[in-house]
Amino acid sequence: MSVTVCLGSQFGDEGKGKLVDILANNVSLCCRAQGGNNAGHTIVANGKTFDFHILPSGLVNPKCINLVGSGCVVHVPSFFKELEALEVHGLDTTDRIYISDRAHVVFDLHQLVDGLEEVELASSFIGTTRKGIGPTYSTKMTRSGIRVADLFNEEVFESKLRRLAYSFQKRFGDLLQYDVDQEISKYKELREKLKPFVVDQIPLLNSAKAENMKILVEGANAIMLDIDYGTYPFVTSSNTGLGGVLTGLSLGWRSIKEVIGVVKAYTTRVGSGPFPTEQLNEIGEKLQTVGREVGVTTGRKRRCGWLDLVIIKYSHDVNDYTSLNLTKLDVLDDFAEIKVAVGYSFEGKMLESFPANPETLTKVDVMYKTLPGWKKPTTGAKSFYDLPVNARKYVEFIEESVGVHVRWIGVGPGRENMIER
Ligand code: 2SA
Ligand code: GDP
Ligand code: MG
Repeated sequence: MSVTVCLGSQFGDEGKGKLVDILANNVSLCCRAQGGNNAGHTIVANGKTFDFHILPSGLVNPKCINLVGSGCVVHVPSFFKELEALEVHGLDTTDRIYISDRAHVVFDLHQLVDGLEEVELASSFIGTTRKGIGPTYSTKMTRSGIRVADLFNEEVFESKLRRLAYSFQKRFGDLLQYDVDQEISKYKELREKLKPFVVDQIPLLNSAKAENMKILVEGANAIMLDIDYGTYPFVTSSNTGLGGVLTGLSLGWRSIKEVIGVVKAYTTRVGSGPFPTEQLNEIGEKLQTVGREVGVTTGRKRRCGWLDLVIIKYSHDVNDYTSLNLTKLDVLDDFAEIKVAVGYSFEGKMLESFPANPETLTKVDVMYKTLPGWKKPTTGAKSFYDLPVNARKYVEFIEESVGVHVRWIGVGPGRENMIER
């Protein structure tokens, strides 16, 4: 069995979905290891645009089986809504999508609590997607969560959900407008509908091992949103790096052959939190407009800024990439000069490593290197040598600075707009 992992190296929305869709052509199984429907992965293929949230992007490829792994959190009604939307697009997903019975269930309760926790934080709010991700992972860790397997024991399910609702009700009082009976009765129907999709992930992956299958893992969110290595507390609530792949899927570390870091040619961030290279000016606005930087899940405008190599190197320190996919190079086509962050200093001293403290990160002075732009379209380029010379130099500068080969270069949203070197 050989496993290829695609991970976000910045704050998410690097274009992981597009790479996964391209690589899925050559694999039997595509898996999500963590996160929920907070993720938004857009794929442009066969003249259609598909938006994925909890479902793995491998579904666009008709031969690929897909798994929502144990480390994920699933809001069951949203899972079905997303499946139905794919079917409207003409995608046949029959017998190609499974959910681990160990995955945790996101209830409407968690989503309401997500909103209330944000209000409680007042001006320090995280800017979550309000999909209930944080509260679901919290209840998982406090051992009061409900797993997919629990849904099939009506008695256990009911008593667990009532207990959970009671504890949140105690915390939020009348602010929490939640009807537990209604949610319990919704599951009378959902349970039957869900049954054919539920699997024990362990034998499924064991048979993949026995058949020597090629497997793809689609990371959701990105390392700077990782609960341990991201800009805590402005992060999501799962391990979005390689660690989350190992715990969220029972693949076996020996089978991981490639770990691809997906790097956007500039930086974007959705939600609150430090962003050293953010451009709150016409440069940021241009990146936002040209790059169409709008959240796929919430429709929020993404914050934009220059590429930050301090972040990419740190991301490589954590995930140990075997190669990189540089995406959205075409968005920089019309810039006369392009800046890249190469170091941070704090109180007059260069920082040797990426700071853990968000307050420090907000105050760092960023050192930039300015590279010349190329002022030519790149979208039609089919090979590295079709790119303008300054675009090639930009790619090579990133490669040399990070010390990892840039194997793919995205020059447009379509499947065909990807150069492989
Ligand atoms: P949450 O909802 O608890 O995971 O939010 C916590 C932080 O994580 C950020 N986050 C994201 N950042 C980028 N992209 C995401 N997916 C969507 C997209 C986002 C959208 O693809 O555009 O539509 O707004 C995503 N999901 C979570 C979030 O902004 C918080 O900062
Ligand atoms: P993900 O969360 O990492 O999968 O990324 P998203 O799908 O949220 O955001 C990336 C956006 O950029 C999507 O709208 C993609 O269609 C688009 N995209 C991906 N690669 C490229 C590229 O190389 N060029 C351009 N212009 N758009 C791209
Ligand atoms: Mg996204």
